[in-house]
Amino acid sequence: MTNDTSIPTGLYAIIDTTYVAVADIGPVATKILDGGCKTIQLRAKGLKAADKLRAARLLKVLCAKNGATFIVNDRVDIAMLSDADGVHIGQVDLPLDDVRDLLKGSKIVGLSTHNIEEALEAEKLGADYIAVGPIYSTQTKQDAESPKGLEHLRKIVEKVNLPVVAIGGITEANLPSVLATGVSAVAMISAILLSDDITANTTKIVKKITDS
Ligand code: TZP
Ligand code: MG
Repeated sequence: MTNDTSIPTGLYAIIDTTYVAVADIGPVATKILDGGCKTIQLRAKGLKAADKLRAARLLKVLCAKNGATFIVNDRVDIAMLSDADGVHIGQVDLPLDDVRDLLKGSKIVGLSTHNIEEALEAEKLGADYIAVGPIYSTQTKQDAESPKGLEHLRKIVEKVNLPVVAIGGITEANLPSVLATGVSAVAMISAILLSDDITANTTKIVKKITDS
């Protein structure tokens, strides 16, 4: 297991290259960090591996400068090469044990889960946190399962002894209901990346979470 202090809490911003051009990854990350967000994940599905790695290395530096945690989605090799603080894997990625073996040291390993069985299994396997979603419908992930809703989320938070990151369709408007379930962190993609003023919006959301 990893040092608890680095496990994502609060706002977990995901820089998704569906919304952000490669050249804008650094500037967008800076805006998010300036808004006080302490966790950034790189989700770069369509990018060439070399571009992913370059972006990951840049994000690692920017996050480290701001005392923020940097997580790479899916790719343990990119996480290793960029010295990321952790990796976020899905149910179809390499097994958690093997990911841990590869990463060595105190790196965070998060796992996406969609139901109570997967969530309990993640606990057994020793994940550092689980993502649960999509909570609401989302335009961002085309192959997302149907929305799970707040009751589902609440049950998982109750039954699973791991920090839970809620994801999928979360906005400033539904944030209070999501936080009321007891989640440790809230992941947002479009609600952050598509805002007119990313720093101001991030600041507002971070404050809302802190005050809750
Ligand atoms: N996994 C489940 S829903 C989702 C992912 C990556 C997309 C969330 O994006 P948004 O824009 O915050 O709804
Ligand atoms: Mg994945």
